Amino acid sequence: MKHAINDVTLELIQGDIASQKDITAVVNAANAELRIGGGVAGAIHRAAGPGLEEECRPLAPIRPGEAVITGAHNLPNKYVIHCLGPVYGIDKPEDKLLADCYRNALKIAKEKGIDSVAFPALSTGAFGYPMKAAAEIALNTVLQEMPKLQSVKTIRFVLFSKSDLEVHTEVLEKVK
Ligand code: AR6
Repeated sequence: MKHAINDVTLELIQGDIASQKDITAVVNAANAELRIGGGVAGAIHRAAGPGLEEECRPLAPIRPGEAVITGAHNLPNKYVIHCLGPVYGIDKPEDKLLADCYRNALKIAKEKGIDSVAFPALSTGAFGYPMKAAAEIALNTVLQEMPKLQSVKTIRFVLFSKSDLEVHTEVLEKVK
C-alpha cells in the first residue's frame, strides 16, 4: 500500500529489512548496547558484518526512544539508524517512547539530508509491544512528521509477516 502527502510517499510492504537495496537508511530495532541480537538486530548485523558493531561501540549505551546513526558497512544501504524501542510493560510511558523512536529517526534523516528511510515494526518482537497498538503509534507519528520533512521523500515500513502487513494496512486506512 502507498500513501502520499505532498511529495513524500509512505509505503507498506512485506519483506526483510536487511535487503532494501533502493533505500538510503534502514532502521535497526536495536538493543541498548547496539550489539548483534535476534530479529532485526540479528539480520542487520549479520548482513552488515562485524564493522557495524565496531562502529557502534563508542555510541552505546542508548536509552529507550533514542536513535543514533552509523554507516551501513556491507548492507546495500548508506546508513543504519539504530533505535531502542521500549520494552512493553517495563519502559514507560511506552507509547511516547515508541513515538520518540520514529520521530528521532526521522530527525536524524532530515539532518543528514537522507532521501529514503525504511523502518521495521520497532518493539513488536522480543520487546513484546502488541502489533496493532504499535502500528497505530508508528503510523500516526510518521504521518504527523511527513509534512515537516525536507530531504526525506520515501518512508517504507518493512513488515516481516503477511499478517503484520495486514494490520498496518488496516490501521493506515483508518488514520490517513
Ligand atoms: N526484517 C523485518 N522485520 C523483521 C525481521 C527482518 N529481518 N526480523 C524480525 N522482524 P525485534 P524489538 C520483525 O525482536 O521487539 C533484538 O534481539 C519482528 O517479527 O527485532 O524492538 C535486539 O537485540 C517484529 O515484528 O525487535 C533487542 O534486544 C519486529 O521486526 C530486541 O530484540 C521487531 O522485532 C529488540 O526487540
